[in-house]
Amino acid sequence: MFRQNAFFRAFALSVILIVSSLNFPFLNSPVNGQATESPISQQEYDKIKNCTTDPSKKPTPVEYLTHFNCGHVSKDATGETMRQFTLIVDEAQKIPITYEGHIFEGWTFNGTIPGPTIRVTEGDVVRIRVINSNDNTNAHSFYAQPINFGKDNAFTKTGQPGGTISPGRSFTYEFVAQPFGVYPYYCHVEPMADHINRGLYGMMIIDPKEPRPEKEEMAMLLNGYDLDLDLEGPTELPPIVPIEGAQSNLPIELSGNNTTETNMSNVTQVPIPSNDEENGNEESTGREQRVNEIYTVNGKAFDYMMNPIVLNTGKPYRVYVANILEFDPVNSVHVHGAMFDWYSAGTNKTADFLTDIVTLAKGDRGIMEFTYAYPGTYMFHAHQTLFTDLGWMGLFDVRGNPVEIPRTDPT
Ligand SMILES: [Cu+2]
Repeated sequence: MFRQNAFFRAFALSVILIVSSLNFPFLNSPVNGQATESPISQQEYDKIKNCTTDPSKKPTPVEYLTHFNCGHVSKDATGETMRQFTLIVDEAQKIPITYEGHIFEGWTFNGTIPGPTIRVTEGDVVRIRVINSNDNTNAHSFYAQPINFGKDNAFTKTGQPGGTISPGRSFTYEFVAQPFGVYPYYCHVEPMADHINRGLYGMMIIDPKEPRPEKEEMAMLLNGYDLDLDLEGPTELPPIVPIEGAQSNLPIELSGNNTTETNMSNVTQVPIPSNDEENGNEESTGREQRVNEIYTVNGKAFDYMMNPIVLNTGKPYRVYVANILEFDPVNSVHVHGAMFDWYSAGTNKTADFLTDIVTLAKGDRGIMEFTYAYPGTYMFHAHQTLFTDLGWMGLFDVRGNPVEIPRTDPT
C-alpha cells in the first residue's frame, strides 16, 4: 500500500536533496524499487536505522522503544559485514514491572526485560556471544527463528551446532542474517515456559539490503509476567487411567485398509477434564494453572500511559511488533485514531492489509505503518480487556495541524 500527502512529498523531496548533496549513491535509486547498482553504505544505513551509539546502555522500557543495538561492526575475512553482540545471562535480577512497586525476580539478557533489540542487515555475518554468568544455577541458550544450526543448512555460516550453555560458560552463535524480517529471540532450554516467562527474550530485526522507505521507527515487544514462580516446572500430561481389560500400546496403522472396527473398551483412555478442572478447582486435580498477573508492552505496565509517545500529524511511523507472551493463547494490538498497514513477519515489502487490530500467537510478529491525520490523544492497547486492565495499554500524544491523508490503491 502506498500513501501520499503533501507532508510526505515535502519530506521525501528534502531527503532526496540532502542525500544528493552528500553524494550518497543509494539516493539516486528509487526507495521502493528492486536491487540497486550501488547499495547504501553500511554506515549511512546504520544512521538511518537509528542504531545506538552506546550498545552497553541498559535502556528503560520507555527508551527501549527506540533503542536499536546494531552491534560491533567489522569486516570478516571475505569482506562481508560482520556484527558482533555479547549477551550476558543473569538470574536473580530484580526488575520493576509496574508503577505500584511490583518487582519481578527475573532472568535477563544484558540486565533488561525484554533483552536488547538486535538489528542487523540481510547478508550480514552475525556473531552473538552468550555468556551464562558464574552465579547462575541454570543452563541457558539463544534461539531465533531464522537461525538453523543444522550442519548442512544454508543459513549457518560455520555449520557449528547451537549450544546449551552451563553456568560459567559461554557459546558464540554465528549465522548469516536472512531472510529479512522481524524475529523474537529467546532461551530455548526446558522448561521453556519458565525460561521465557522469567524474561529471557528480545527482538531481532533483519533489515532488507535495500532500505525500506524512511520513517520514524519504534519497537514494541508484547509480554506478560506470571508472578507465581513457585509453580515453575515442566508441563505434565494428564495421568492415564487404565480401564479394566484394556490393551495398551495399540499399534496405529498409517496405511492399508483397516477394516477392523474399533472396540472402545480396548482403548486406554485419557480422562476428559471435569468442569471442576476447567474452572481451575485445584484441589481435585492437584495441578494449578499458570496465568499472567501483569501484561505489558516493552516491559513495564502502563509505562506509555505514564509517558505518552509523542507523534506528529502527517509524519509516517513504523513499529516493529513481536509477541512473546506465555500462558495465554493469543495477544493483540489495537490502535485508535488511525488505521495501519500490516506486514506479517516483516518478510515482504508489500503490506498484507489495512487494519486497526492484529491478533498474534506466541512468536508472531510483524510491522505496523501509520500516519495520523488529526492531533489528539489516542490509546493503543491489547484488544483483550483483561490484558489492558493489567497493564497492556499506552497513549499516542499526536501533535500538529490536521492534514489530509488520501489513500490510493497500490500500483
Ligand atoms: Cu534459559
